[in-house]
Amino acid sequence: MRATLLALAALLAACSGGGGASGGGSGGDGCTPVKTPPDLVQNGSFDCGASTPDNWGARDGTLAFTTDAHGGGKAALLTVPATGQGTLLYKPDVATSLGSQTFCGTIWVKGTAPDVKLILRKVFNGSVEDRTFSSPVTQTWTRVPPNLVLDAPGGNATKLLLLVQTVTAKSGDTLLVDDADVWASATGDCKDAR
Ligand SMILES: [Ca+2]
Repeated sequence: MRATLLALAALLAACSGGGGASGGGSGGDGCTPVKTPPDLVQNGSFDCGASTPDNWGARDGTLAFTTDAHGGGKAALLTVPATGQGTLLYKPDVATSLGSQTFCGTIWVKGTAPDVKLILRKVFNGSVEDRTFSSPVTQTWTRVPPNLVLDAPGGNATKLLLLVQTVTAKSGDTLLVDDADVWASATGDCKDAR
């Protein structure tokens, strides 16, 4: 029991630096892997948080931790509501003042929901442009997609949001999500080493 408490204390200490809604620092906090260019998703590992993953929420459905992880000790477990559509929302803006950049995104998924849609949402003056990638979901961890590319040319977008949504699911279906990675491409074509 004491060992468990010590381990929990160590985990909380490791996560205290980067789990806040303000974004925290990138890397080195046990929640966000160190990458170049940096992973803009704080706690994309889903390893940090008290009862649910820090920085993430269920816009539709319910969100919990699972120890069935792709990486680290935990992943997100989204349970689909009666409407058949579950939505996992990354709460902070992924990026603001986007400028002229190309953004790239991937996640890892598994579960009983038949399909998943990864959404990079560009918001400018109240208008929204989504770049989406849909993929079947299986009981094996799968990277979705190889890369999702979203251009933000000419500085005409003010912020970038990230959502993960089930498609054609039924109530009680599950979607496990881990290792979310969104970055501004240095190569401009998302062929950066990750
Ligand atoms: Ca994880």
